[in-house]
Amino acid sequence: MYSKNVPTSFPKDFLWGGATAANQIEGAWNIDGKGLTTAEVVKKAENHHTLTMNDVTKKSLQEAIDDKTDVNYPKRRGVDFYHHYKEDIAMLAEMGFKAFRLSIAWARIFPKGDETQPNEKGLEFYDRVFEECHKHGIEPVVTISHYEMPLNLTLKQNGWASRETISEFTKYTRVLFNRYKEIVKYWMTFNEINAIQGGFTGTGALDSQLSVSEKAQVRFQALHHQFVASALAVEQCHKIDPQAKIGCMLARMQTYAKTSDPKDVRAAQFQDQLNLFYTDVQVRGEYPEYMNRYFKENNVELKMVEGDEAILKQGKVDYLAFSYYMSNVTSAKQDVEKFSDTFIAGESNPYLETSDWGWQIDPVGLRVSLNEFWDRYRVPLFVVENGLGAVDELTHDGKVHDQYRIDYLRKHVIQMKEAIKDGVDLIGYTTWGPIDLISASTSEMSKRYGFIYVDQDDSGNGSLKRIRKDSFFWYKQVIASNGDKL
Ligand code: BGP
Repeated sequence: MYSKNVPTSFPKDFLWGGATAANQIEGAWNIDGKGLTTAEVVKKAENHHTLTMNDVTKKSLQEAIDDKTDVNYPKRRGVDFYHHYKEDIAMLAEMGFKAFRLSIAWARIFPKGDETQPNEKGLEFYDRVFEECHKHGIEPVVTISHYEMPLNLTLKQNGWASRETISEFTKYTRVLFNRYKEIVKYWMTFNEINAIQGGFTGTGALDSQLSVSEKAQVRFQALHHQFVASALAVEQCHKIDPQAKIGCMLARMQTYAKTSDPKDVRAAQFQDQLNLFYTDVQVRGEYPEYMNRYFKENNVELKMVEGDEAILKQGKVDYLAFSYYMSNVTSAKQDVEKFSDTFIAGESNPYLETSDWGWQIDPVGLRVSLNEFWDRYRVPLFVVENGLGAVDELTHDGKVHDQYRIDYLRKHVIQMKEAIKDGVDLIGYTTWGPIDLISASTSEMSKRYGFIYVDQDDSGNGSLKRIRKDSFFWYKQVIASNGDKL
């Protein structure tokens, strides 16, 4: 008789926690020598609109540089984690966090990106943060580049469009691996690397004035440079700290065919391949064949130099991390073989509810994605972002009753458990924004994800007081029971 141990729940050392990004949480944008970043020159949206990067031009950059406020540019103020980190990490510890994902602001370490020596004060801030995490038994999980870079590298060399940026990045990562050897055990290189498709946020390159096909050229070239830089970082990390693990990070949107018409099925398959080619490169170490045809048909000519292919092969990641918020629907009508310069596109799914921002909520899709990743790559998986962005109400009794958030998260945890039972090697789960922070896509404060409410409005008014929401107590019990009490 065939019998083998089948996992019944989350592994004992499962990394429960939450995830943040420097430019959305820290504030203190010009303190202790930090330089201005690309994230801090994007103006906030009005009335919950999702920002597009089409307004980012040379002129808008200059206006932002001249404008010293952090009201127009909320990512400059974040929620002042820079001065609240002790209190914040203590609250995460109170929930029982095993892991805290955060990013390092490159411009704290190299304010303009091209200095020869790092900014000691910037490093000292992260020394203190990691020390605080360890004091509470929390493992820091560090993103090296989360949607930002020193603005100077955009002004000087058009960000990742330039090959020169690879060596600036390599200099930065070398400093990090040496400084945090045996202090940080989990790294990841680029947050949501597939976001290059949306332009400036991912690439740091100005291209909003170009035609769609010229944009494709700039963005895939920038991506190639990121692939090389990421692979070099993996190699460095393995050499400097062989115990550490370093991963890639993808925004995963499970794609379904609109109908069973084979044309729709094929369109959805290709849409999925387009999403997965990033991890093909970073996990398998090479571009998949189907991309050659796509590049050719979209007039993209990747400039590679000798040795690039070997670098990609050499720098395969140890694990695959991804964010998961929603799924998408594709039909043949969308012509997915043609490059599109929008990152999130798709049709509506009549079986799913949406968030207030139209994101299609799909817990089962998470199980589907986990199984697909595991089947395709056979490397450990890490869900490093998931959550519900909502406008929360602080009631008269000083509470936030966010049952909708609990419902969303519970359903996703159930599906992760199912995937583990399917045999998927899932090592952790860090929900997005455990403390309310500035939204990436709207730059507003009022799109909140946290277990911890932060008293601040879209204009930057508020005491910055931290308040435990109902979901805080729910997540605490989830972690304490290792995912049994949901
Ligand atoms: C991911 C980003 C995060 C984050 C999250 C939620 O795409 O990695 O930085 O903010 O999405 O998105 P938003 O803040 O736009 O709701």
